[in-house]
Amino acid sequence: MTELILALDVLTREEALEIAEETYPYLDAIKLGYPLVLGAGLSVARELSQFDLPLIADFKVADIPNTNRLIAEHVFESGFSAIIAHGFAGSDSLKAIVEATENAGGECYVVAEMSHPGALEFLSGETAEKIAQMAVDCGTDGIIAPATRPERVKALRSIIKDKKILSPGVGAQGGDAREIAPLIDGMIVGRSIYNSENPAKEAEKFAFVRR
Ligand code: O7E
Repeated sequence: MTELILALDVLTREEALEIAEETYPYLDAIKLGYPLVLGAGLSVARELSQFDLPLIADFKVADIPNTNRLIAEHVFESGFSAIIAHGFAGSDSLKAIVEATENAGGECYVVAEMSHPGALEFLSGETAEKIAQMAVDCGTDGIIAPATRPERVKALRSIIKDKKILSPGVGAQGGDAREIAPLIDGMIVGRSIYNSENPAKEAEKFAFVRR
């Protein structure tokens, strides 16, 4: 079974609550990040918690250990159950987040390789594999890997083994849901759901991944 995670990148509290209300029965988690939090404020996380779904904080945290810890503590105090970090800042920075995550009883994921074309310029290949290995060594819950490149997801799976792979890039970015679903643990979908005329119907179309 693959979880369906809605990337709720709308810009207002009203839109966010409306789309969450329509789609939550078809979801396993909601991911929100800068677009929504900068538009609606961090308090939107508490409001979204009414839907009883895990909330993933996608701030792709990438700072020195002390700042990472402060950010992670704040995230978990704000109602989130998981946090996403970048790995390129190094293992001490990541360990600070893992520690704050464990103290809060949450989950932590690391971006290993991104889904867009420009990702191939820096964060791919050997670098992505090193980041995946660091995610394992630092005790994170898993990695983010691109639904747009199933062959890379397979390569990264051989490193992270039974830890989780959450994968964005299906739909708007060209990734194929049926092809990627068997390779991952969570499919992150944004625009194809929240920009559609009927977000609930669109979310329901992904029901096959959750079986
Ligand atoms: O393309 P969409 O609209 O389906 O949205 C995809 C979401 O996944 C969006 O929030 C984007 O910021 C995020 N994302 C990627 O698209 N590619 C990546 O490589 C990484 C992420 C991401 O979410 O990283 C942390 C999970």
